[in-house]
Amino acid sequence: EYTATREDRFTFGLWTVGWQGVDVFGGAIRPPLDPAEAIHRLAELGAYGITFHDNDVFPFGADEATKKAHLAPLRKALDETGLVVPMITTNLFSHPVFRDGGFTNNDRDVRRFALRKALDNIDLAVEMGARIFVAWGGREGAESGAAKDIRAALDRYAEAFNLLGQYVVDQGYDLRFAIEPKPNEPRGDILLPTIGHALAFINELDHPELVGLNPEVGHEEMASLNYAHGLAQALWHGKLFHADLNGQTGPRYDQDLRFGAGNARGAFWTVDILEHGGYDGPRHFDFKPPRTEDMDGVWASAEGCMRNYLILREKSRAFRADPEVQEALRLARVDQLGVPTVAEGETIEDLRAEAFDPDAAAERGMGFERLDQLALEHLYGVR
Ligand code: GLT
Ligand code: MN
Ligand code: MN
Ligand code: MN
Repeated sequence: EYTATREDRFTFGLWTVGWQGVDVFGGAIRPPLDPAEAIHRLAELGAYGITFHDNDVFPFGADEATKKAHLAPLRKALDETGLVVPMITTNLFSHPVFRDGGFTNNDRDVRRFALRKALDNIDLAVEMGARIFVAWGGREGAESGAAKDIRAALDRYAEAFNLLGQYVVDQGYDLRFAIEPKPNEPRGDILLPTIGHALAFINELDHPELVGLNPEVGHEEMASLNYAHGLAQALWHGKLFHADLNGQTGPRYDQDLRFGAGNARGAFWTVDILEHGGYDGPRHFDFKPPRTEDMDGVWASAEGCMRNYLILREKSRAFRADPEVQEALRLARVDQLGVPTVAEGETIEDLRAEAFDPDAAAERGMGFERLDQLALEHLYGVR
């Protein structure tokens, strides 16, 4: 009953189930995964689509013929399964040429190469029917102080989005960019480290309407931030273009656990805001099946992402529909926050003239503990 269907619109990065387990302390422990096989397996599990980096499908530096040869079986698998590609992203971090980043590399020739790589990938994205182009700038950053002029780097970062955005406009493409913030790893400090930094940056661009966010659970939680609150603010700005769902346990290295693992309470509120906050994009999983797993474990992990989402969706709906919760929400005056503080037509004089007894108001408790206990009881499965 927690089995995914196409209507649930679950998508997976090819790099997630395809992760061979290479980490800082050891090499690959799983065989390479053929993208066509990944597509078939994910389709069987009930996924709706896949996403990928250019170099998840064809090698870095591939010529046109090689690209075509690698894309053909992928397209065939998509046709056979009906899976779609709602998002594509560019690998500007694996090859050694990107040791100091792509768009903000100190070396101008590398920056120009990164732009060409992204432009080619934009063409591919549109060809594949993608509407979202994710930009995770994992290598855009620094380990030390003087190495990077941050203000100049932001100039170059903005220049890149302006150029790519203008290209999309000039080509008449129906494609929008989604910046994925991350505080650190692999760089010591990454540029645009959080949702808030990225939102402010977007407002400085030539085409802010073309650029939004792809926030990831683990990346915000690495910075000790509340992911669900971040999603809510991105929605408030009209900037939640995409979301990377996974699991994380507090501020440590980027764990990329399957969705619902790690901070389970955070996952509950994440599903709650995604389901009730007006987000209508795909539910995209960006996780890494732990290195302990063989391929059976990889598929179990992928299936777990979707099951946990569906379980939490059911719990969130039950929470919202529970009459006791509705009463607790009223007692907590959650609805009152939706009322403007000063009514239309009221003046500052009206506001100043109002009598108020702060000591009496200070007596009122908020009732949040009772409300939150109801939420936890739904989450813990006793309601
Ligand atoms: C990489 C990163 C992810 C990003 C991917 C998109 S690549 O795996 O850790 O968080 O979403 O570039
Ligand atoms: Mn991600
Ligand atoms: Mn991550
Ligand atoms: Mn990651």
